[in-house]
Amino acid sequence: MSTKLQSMETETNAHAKEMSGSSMLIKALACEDVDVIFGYPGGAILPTYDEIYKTGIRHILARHEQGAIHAAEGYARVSGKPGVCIVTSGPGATNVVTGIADAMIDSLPLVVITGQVATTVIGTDAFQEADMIGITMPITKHNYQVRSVDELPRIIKEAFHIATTGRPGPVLIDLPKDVSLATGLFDYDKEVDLPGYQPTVIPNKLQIRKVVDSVTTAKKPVILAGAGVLHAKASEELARYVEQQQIPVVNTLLGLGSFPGEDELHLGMAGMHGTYTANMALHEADLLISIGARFDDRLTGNLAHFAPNAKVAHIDIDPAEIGKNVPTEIPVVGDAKEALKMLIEEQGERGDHQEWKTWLSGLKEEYPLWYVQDGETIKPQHLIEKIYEVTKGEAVVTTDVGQHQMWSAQFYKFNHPNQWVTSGGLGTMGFGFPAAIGAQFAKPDKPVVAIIGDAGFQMTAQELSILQELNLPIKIMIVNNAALGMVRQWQQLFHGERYSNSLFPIQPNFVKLAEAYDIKGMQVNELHELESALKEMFDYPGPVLMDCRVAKQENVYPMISPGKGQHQMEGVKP
Ligand SMILES: Cc1ncc(C[n+]2csc(CCOP(=O)(O)OP(=O)(O)O)c2C)c(N)n1
Ligand SMILES: [Mg+2]
Repeated sequence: MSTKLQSMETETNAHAKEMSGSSMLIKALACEDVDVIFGYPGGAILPTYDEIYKTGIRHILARHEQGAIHAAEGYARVSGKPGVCIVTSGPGATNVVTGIADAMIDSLPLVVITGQVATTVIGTDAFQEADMIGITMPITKHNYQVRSVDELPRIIKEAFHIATTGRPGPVLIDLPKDVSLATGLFDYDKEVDLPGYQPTVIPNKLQIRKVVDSVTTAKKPVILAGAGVLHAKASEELARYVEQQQIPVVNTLLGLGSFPGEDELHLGMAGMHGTYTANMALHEADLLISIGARFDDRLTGNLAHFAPNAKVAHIDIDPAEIGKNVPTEIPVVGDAKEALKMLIEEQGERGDHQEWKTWLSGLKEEYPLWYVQDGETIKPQHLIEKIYEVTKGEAVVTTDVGQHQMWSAQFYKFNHPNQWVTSGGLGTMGFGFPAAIGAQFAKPDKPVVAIIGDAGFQMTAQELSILQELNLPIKIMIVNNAALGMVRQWQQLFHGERYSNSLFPIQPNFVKLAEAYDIKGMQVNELHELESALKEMFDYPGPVLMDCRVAKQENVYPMISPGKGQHQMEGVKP
């Protein structure tokens, strides 16, 4: 070892301090620049909560662990920083499983700390013992059980590194109570050393060259921009590249906002409830450049019909995604931002796409998203358009899962990155409202609106307590169709109109529910009341819950029915 290295080592050790595992944890969170933790205490994690008390690190007490983890997800999605969630062992830990799975499939960086029973009793069915390593193995990017306080600093550092680098994802740290009470040396200066984990960030130049050449010769190119563009913070590069090459852009559900929704070259979202133009662009393309998207089945429709004429270039930081669902001619492993920068620098010769672009603009004009607003019953699509108008397109929008989610994706135009927060891969009802709480912490000065179904809201409504406690100015819009709307739609279309357990014969009084938490509640029943009510809602400085009664029988269109290809969309016109 060189003398320089040796002296650094001595210096580092001189900084290392003796402390308990729980104080190491809180200290490490401070080193990682964590400014808010979402969680819920309990027996096995009490030593850590004692440190939270002593240090005053900001902790938001959810009213159910599921609320805490979805808030951490919303925070991560909007801030681009890892979300941190701390819960106790057993039921506290199992209550965050859905959120972990949600973050895994949507690539959200989370560090989840679960208390665990003492190492001396692990495996004895001790009080509040659950095998979180076993349970979360397939739904975490990585998980750790800390067996000795000496390894705790290294583990926390690795956890943050793994959660935030490469393809982001959730990392779980299972922390036995005796480890959090034991003392050891806190040395947080060591570099992360993971020889087996070295994500490729810079793409191969030859592969980039192949993309450039393909663009030059393509007559019908299209870019499919997914959430990977947002995770890589590459929206500006995408805009510059599109400007340079004039290639039309289609978004995935989770990629919305990565490219301005109102740009001329934006064709909308593709997939089951995407625009006809976006789906036809993919179907007719001769070159498909996918950036940070994973060809989810809700996007592709029947794979046998997917992009039948396209040469596929797939840019992804996760090599496992490339060729997984769609045969790929040009694999490009790397970070979306780096790939786009290289593509821009190559200054490839622009292909002759004029005819293609003209054809697509024609489609866009002929097949806009549509709905019919007649009479006094509010159409949910109209409601979303009005929210877009009132918020001037600047709100952070979170949604739950169901019809209202698809209408939000269709009718709120996302022009900025990280203003759209939705549960895509897992489709987790109960996600949208707590995610809005995390989003508000990430962007305290932005208007945040949670657009939620009447059913999904009831899954995590207890987090109204956080709004009451902290006066968070979140606007909750319940798109109330008195139904599990998306389930009802499928029963109508594919199950002979047998509405099995999908219609609500009774509902809670949502206004009174809000008022029980000292939150302003509003109800809107008819179209003529809507505009002024929305203005009142969004002008109000504090939290507001609006119960907006909408048409009960409305369906989400257009639609690719199960088994159909993207070119076989139904309901493309009124
Ligand atoms: C936790 C969970 N359970 C069940 C489902 C299946 N599911 C998808 S959409 C939906 C209905 C949602 O109803 P609501 O929240 O009122 O939204 P709407 O479709 O009416 O807009 C259901 C039950 C789900 N996605 N998540
Ligand atoms: Mg509903």
